[in-house]
Amino acid sequence: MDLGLKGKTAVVTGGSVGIGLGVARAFAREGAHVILAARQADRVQEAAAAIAAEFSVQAQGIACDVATAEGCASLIAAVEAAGGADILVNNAGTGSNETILEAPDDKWLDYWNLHVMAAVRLARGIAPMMQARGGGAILNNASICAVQPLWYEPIYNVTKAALVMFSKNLAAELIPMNIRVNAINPGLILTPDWVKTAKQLSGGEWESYLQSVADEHAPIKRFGTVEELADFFVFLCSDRASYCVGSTYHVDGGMLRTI
Ligand code: NDP
Ligand code: SOE
Repeated sequence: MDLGLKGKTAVVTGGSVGIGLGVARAFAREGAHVILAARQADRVQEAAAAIAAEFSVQAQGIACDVATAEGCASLIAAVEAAGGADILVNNAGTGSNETILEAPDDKWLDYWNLHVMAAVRLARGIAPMMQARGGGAILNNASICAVQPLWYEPIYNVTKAALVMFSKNLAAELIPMNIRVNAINPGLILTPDWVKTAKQLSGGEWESYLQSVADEHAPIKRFGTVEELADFFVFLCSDRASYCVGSTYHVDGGMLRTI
């Protein structure tokens, strides 16, 4: 299937590792140019250089913190300098671990800024550039936890749920400009972040710890790979998904326990 993405430009936040890197690589495989954003400069620039070399597309890594207004402004400026973009994937994010009674206000606000305000600010800056190019696609990476919480991370659950509702509202506002907005709720996807967590929590037996997590939560009884998820992202951002607007799609090995 030709996705028609050759020569398009895709911005991927959190593009230096894990899901974001897999999504950026999948765009590049289709011939799209990519702009990756992450805080650690070396890692994001090396990821971009590797993509450019492997797929013969333009790729640049922008070091910025998308949880801040300044970080979003610098990414928006870089996108403008590159001539605009057709696709924005808001992927930067991370899990949490707290109780509601003990977590301070600042922690709530930090996660709100990372999971919600980054998507608000980047849409405000980049959607007009998409409109000038005739349209585009915005895809927000939320989580199954937006609808089916894991109880140790209430701040994560609440802010990801807000991101899903934001996506629905943004979709209605932008579709007159031929910009399609959707969200994805992944389940358990094996990324370096999960391996790190498993090593911390398991006392050495990290692989069997991960298997126990998969056995408990996912009927398919395994983690998904970044590649299994990334192709779905790329499809949704292509014209092949032209009637997909304002929806949230689960890619979760059966983890969602409702219809
Ligand atoms: P990783 O921790 O492996 O990667 C996170 C990426 O985001 C890195 O590139 C990181 O780079 C970047 N990042 C983090 N904070 C910021 C910030 N403030 N500004 C800019 N970049 C930032 O995470 P995953 O790949 O596992 O997860 C990616 C997304 O997918 C997250 O939003 C997560 O909530 C969601 N998700 C993941 C699931 C999973 O099972 N893995 C399941 C459901 C959802 P740097 O540190 O250099 O900034
Ligand atoms: C607009 O340029 C566009 O082609 C969108 O209509 C698509 O959905 C996507 O391919 C991004 O760009």
